[in-house]
Amino acid sequence: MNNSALVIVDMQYDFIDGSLACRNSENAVKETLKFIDRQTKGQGGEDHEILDTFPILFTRDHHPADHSSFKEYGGIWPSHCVAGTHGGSIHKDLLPYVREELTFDKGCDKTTEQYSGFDGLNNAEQSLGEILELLDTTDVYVCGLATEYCVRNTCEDLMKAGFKVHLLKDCIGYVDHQGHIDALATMASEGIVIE
Ligand code: VGL
Ligand code: ZN
Repeated sequence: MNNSALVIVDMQYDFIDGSLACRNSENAVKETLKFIDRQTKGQGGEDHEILDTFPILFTRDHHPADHSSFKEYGGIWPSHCVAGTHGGSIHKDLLPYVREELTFDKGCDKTTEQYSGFDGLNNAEQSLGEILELLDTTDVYVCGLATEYCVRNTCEDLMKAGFKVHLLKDCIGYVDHQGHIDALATMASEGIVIE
């Protein structure tokens, strides 16, 4: 039997309209909500019931203010997604679907960059991969920001862990258009289903 889950990667304000605003990010949020709606309708359930049959997991980039990926600290990115700030918050339209135990933070340690959400931890220190196993997940749908970085790394780790990965191409945003196209081609060649 197939058990599906949705992983929403880093749909946080700094990647939407903040310091690292991604292209197609607003649209990706809208398309993600439509995708969630389609799952709900398919099952004839109420909004809140969707989580019983189609778990929605969130990853968050969750940096300390002096994270080593920030330019002022020797990294390549402007300061972004600092824990506890508006820029680090998940888009408000997605909040009805956020569950603390299904929210996984990464990049929390100031010395390590962590693009993949796979090893992100919830407030009980359980990893995303671990929870997907516990849920008996076979198929993981992935959307979010940004294609070339956190989305790609998360998809690849999920695949390596044995999940069937479906990347929702209308529900992702990116830093660079060509980078996005190239990352999609690479992921497709690795066996990630782009749909
Ligand atoms: C990301 C750059 C820096 C991402 C995170 O979520 O794709 N990109 N930190
Ligand atoms: Zn980051």
